[in-house]
Amino acid sequence: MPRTLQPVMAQRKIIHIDMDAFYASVEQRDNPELKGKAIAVGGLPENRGVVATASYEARKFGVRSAMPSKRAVQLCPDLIFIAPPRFAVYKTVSRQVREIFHRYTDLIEPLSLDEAYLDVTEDKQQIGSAIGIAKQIKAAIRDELQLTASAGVSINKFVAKIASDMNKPDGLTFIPPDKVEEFMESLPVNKFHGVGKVTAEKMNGLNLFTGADLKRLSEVELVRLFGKQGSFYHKIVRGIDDRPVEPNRETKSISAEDTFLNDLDNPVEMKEQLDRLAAIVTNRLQQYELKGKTITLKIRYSDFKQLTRSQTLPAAVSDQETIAATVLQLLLKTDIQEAKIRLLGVGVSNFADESGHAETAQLRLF
Ligand code: DCP
Ligand code: MG
Repeated sequence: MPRTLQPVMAQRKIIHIDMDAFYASVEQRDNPELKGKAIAVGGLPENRGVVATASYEARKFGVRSAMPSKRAVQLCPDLIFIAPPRFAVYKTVSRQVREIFHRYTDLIEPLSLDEAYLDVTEDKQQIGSAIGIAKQIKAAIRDELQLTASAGVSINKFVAKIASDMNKPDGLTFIPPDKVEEFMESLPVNKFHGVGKVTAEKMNGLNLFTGADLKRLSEVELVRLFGKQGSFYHKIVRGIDDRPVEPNRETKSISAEDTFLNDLDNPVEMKEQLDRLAAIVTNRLQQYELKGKTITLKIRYSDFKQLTRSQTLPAAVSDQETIAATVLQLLLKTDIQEAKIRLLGVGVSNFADESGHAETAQLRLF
């Protein structure tokens, strides 16, 4: 009997592109007085706002995305705040960036307003190499939009994404196919996309510091230690990530969650964290001009037991006050007396359009 050969999937060429200090760069571009200065875009300190992003000048002082604006001003007293963010402008720029991408490929998967995966295996314009395509895209963004982007080029999404972050700003990093496995072996676990601070600490506590350390464990061991993500780690440290670039992915909810280094057992701290998470979610909702009716609270306790509680409001909302108040109410209905909370999450779903009608939000991010 003839042997059936497995079709071999041709090696893909994936680019991950991420705009540099996106909102802040747009503000500096549009107002020359802000060039070279430490600026932050986001909510004002007096409104309990958070930083959406900061210019590279402000980052030197330690100012970061998602940081309470109050803290940002403490770190950088001369910080100039741009509030409120001009979401409509960022969206327009985002669309313009997407038009540039489309000259080179139609396989575009936006991750947010300023970030996308591109599968350029087909090479629509016959440029000849993925690096060449990335260079042309960066040049077009610079010449036509007066902005910079950083690109990562490799054979899969995971490596391309890490690569795009390696030489920011205005970077272009290529990880060739025969170097992917080596690259993953030397990668510190805290640089793995999807490994947060707490998982990284857990890994470090187990003497797992790099991809090579993870590679010594079997898939079964990795799953036992890290749940279903363990299977993904097992593959990715071998350079394998078959996830396709998926255009038109639907976003059905927007959420933010955090695992805490020390379990929370005090209601005041819990409220503070919920406020902060609500601010992050609000920011994202506004970025995409979405409002949702259903607010969800997620709690994971120190023993890893998890629960979610939701409330559906009469009207769709996107404001921080309502979201924070709703999750706080949901929290207070749980037993917080003896609770030791390891993770809190806040989500908004059940999106409605402007007229208030439910919508299967087909997010056009660009
Ligand atoms: N953003 C936000 N809240 C966050 C993170 C980001 O509102 N917690 C917004 C503002 C950013 C944009 O999304 O400008 C893109 O996010 P990035 O993480 O790509 O950050 P930047 O583009 O600002 O900086 P970098 O140069 O590090 O990519
Ligand atoms: Mg960016």
